[in-house]
This record gives sequence, C-alpha cells and structure tokens, in this order.
Amino acid sequence: MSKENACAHRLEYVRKPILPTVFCPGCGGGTVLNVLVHALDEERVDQKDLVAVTGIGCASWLPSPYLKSDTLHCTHGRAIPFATGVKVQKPELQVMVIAGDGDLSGIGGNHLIHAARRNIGLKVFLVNNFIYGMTGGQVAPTTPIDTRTATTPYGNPEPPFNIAQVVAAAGANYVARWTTYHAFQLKSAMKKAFATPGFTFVEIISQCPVSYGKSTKQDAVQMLQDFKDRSVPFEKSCGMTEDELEGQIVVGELVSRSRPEFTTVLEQVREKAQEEDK
Ligand SMILES: Cc1ncc(C[n+]2csc(CCOP(=O)(O)OP(=O)(O)O)c2C)c(N)n1
Ligand code: SF4
Ligand SMILES: [Mg+2]
Repeated sequence: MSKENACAHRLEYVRKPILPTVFCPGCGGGTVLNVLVHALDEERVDQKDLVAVTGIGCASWLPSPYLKSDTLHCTHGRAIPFATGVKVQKPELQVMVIAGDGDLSGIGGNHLIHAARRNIGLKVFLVNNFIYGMTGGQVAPTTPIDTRTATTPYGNPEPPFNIAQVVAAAGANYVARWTTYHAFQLKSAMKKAFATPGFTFVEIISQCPVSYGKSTKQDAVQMLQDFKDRSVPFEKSCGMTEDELEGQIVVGELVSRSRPEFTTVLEQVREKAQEEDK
C-alpha cells in the first residue's frame, strides 16, 4: 500500500470535517486521536464492531464527534457503566472507553475499579492531563501535590492517585502507561489493549498547555520535554525507592495476564442457572 493510500485508509476511522478541532493549540488531544486511529487500523478493528463510549471533558471530545463508529457521549463519570451495559448485552462488540482523568478516576473512580475487578472486556484509555481541563483548571485526583490550580490557589494539599497502579491492583488483564511524547510505544500499548481479552487500560499522560499550563507555567513543547525527561521504564522503577521515584513518570507495561473475562463468566452462570432451574 502506498503511503497516501495508507493515510486515506486511517482517515476512514475519522468523521469529517475534522478541522477546526475543539482542541486548543498544542493540546495533546490531537496526538492521542492520531495514535488511536493508527492502532485501530493496524489492529484491523472493524468500525461496524466498534462502540466508543465517553463522558464529559476535553478528552471526551476525542471519540465523539471524531470517531466514525457508534459512539455514546454520556454524562460526566458514567462512561464505564454505559460501556458495561453495552458489553454485557453485546459481548461480541469491541467496546472502548476514552475519557479524562477527572472523569474516569474522580467522579467515575468507583466504576473504574469495579470494572477492573470484574475484568469485563472494555478497552479503557484514560487521558491524564493532571487537571479538569475543559472547565478551566480545577484540581483533579491526579494533580501533583503542591500544584496551584483554580481551586487550590495556595497549592494542592492532596497526594495524587497512581491510577494505573490502582487499576492493576484491582485486577485488570492489561495495564500500561505512556505519554504523548512516546507515540510509537503508545500505539503498541493500544494495539495490545485491543488484542487482549478482559479489562485493558492504558493511561496516557497528555499535555494541557492551557488549563494545566496556567499552573506549571509551561507551554506544550516544554511539557513534552518534561514528559521525556521524567519518564522511567517500569522495569527500572521496580528497583527504585519511593523517594527516587518522586516526580518521575513510570512508563511501560505494568500488568499483562489472562484472568477470565467477565461476560464469559456471566454466560457460564446463565447456563448453570438454566440447567438448575429445569
Ligand atoms: C455531574 C457533573 N459534574 C461536574 C461536571 C462539570 N465538568 C465537566 S467536565 C469536568 C472535568 C473534566 O476533566 P477531565 O475528565 O479530566 O477531562 P479534561 O477536560 O481534563 O480532558 C467537570 C468537572 C459535569 N458536567 N457533570
Ligand atoms: S483546555 Fe487543555 S485539555 Fe482542553 S483542549 Fe485546551 S489544551 Fe486541551
Ligand atoms: Mg483532565
């Protein structure tokens, strides 16, 4: 396939017109969408079998309106319950959730850990920009300690969630973390997330030069440089102390395993119930 044809092929996953996008200049959202479309294409995910579910926030504009598949743009924090309903009714579909850190780990945090515990076959991509971006920069459960935000003008007193570790501990089959600086590694992780049965989760550290940039006084390029400089491979991080890991971004694959997928288990229960109720 020529380069031009390959590009046209990937664009089939995207609703047109895409420009102008809703994203601010320098936002990581464009990179995330670009990488996602490459992953969908290379994994040969059929658009007719794909349901993209999201909540509310800048990251939630990624699947809806931009992905040309069935999309559910749901209420803030409730993407996973909606996606769970779809997957339970139609287990044969590829059900993907893509939303922000506030959406999935703040208001929707309980849904996230229980979906991971059940190991239901959702493909979840959490775009972590360390802030409530769309609403102007309020503190999120992922905001680093001491950061000055719109709602923590004297510095954030709360330590942040290590959300990939939380999801891994809850029982997901696959968990990885990359940043928008690591586009190729991120694509590989997304492909593996699509290919692995069960609950799969990729945390994507992404730059928000507007709402989070107000706090860090960095532009998009400085943020990407910072992601590069602060990244530590997961394997190396295992030999480091908590103090040494302070302020670092651990990247790579945290978990890859094969616990039973929830809708398969549910089907077995259904068959058992029918047998016992005869
Ligand atoms: C129930 C409810 N509470 C609050 C809001 C307001 N709200 C909309 S988006 C958002 C935060 C978005 O942050 P995040 O999910 O991290 O997405 P980002 O914009 O950073 O990509 C909030 C608080 C809402 N729409 N609904
Ligand atoms: S506010 Fe931040 S996350 Fe939202 S579009 Fe602008 S740069 Fe991107
Ligand atoms: Mg956010």
